[in-house]
Amino acid sequence: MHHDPYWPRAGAWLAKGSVSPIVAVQGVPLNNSITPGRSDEAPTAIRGALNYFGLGDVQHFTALDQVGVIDQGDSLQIAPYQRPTILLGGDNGVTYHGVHALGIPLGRVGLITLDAHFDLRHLENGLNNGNPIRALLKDGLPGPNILQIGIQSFANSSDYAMVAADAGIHVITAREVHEAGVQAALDGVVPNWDIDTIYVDLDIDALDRAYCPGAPGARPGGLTPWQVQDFAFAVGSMEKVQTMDIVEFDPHRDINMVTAMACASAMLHFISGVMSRS
Ligand SMILES: [Mn+2]
Repeated sequence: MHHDPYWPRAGAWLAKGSVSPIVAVQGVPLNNSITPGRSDEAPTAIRGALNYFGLGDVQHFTALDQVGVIDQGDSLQIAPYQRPTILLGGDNGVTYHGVHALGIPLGRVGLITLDAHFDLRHLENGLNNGNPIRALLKDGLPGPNILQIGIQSFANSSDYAMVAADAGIHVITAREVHEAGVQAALDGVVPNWDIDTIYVDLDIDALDRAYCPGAPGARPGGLTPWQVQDFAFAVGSMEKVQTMDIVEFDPHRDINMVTAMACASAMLHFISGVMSRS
C-alpha cells in the first residue's frame, strides 16, 4: 500500500490507538445466524477495509486524526462502556448483549435500529440474529422506546409486522427514508423520548443489495450509502448515544470489499458525528 505522510490511513490510526480516546471500538465475533455464514470474521475484515479510507471528513470540516480512538480487540464479552463505543459484529444477536451491557434499566433505554428487518422472530429456539428485538421486548424494553428505520416490504412477515405494531414500535420504512430523508425519521421520534441513553443497531443489510453483497438479508429497494452515512453521522452527534453496533456482515459473501468498505465508512461517519458533539 502506497505510503504518503500527508494522507494518514484510518486503519493505521485505529491500530495505533490513543491515550485520550473519544471513541472505543470492540469486535464482537458472534456467529449464530439463521443463515449459516462467517460473521465472526467481520471485525477483522472491517478493520482491514479502514486502510482504504483517510481521516478527513470534508463534508463536516473535521479530521479524525485530531481525536483519539482505542481498539479494545475482539471478545464475545462486551466490556463496560466508558465512552461512545462502536461494536463490530458479529451477527445481530450482538444487539441483545450490547443493550444489556448498558447496565441501566431497559425502561430508560432508547433503541434505534437501521435494518431492513424487524428482528422480531419467535424465541422458541433461543437468541439468534433474527430475534434480538423480540428478546429485548421480552426483557422489558418498552416498544415505544424503539425506532426501526429502513424496514422493507417483502423482507418481513405480516405476523412480525403485527408484533411491532402491537408493541408500539415506531417504524419508518426504507421508502419513507427515500422520500423524506434520514433526519426526518430521527426527528419524528427521538426528541419525544423520556430516556437516559440510546443504543444504535446498524444492520448493514439496511443497504440496497446492490451496495451490500456481503449481507444475506439485503434486498433491492434498500438504503443508499449516502443515507447510511447520514444516519451514522446523525446518531454519532447525539449526546445520548452510547453505543452503535455494525452487524450482519459476512466477509465470505462479499465482492471486491463492497460491504467491508460500507461498514468501515459507517464507522468513520459515526466517529465524525461524535467529534461534532459540543
Ligand atoms: Mn437485523
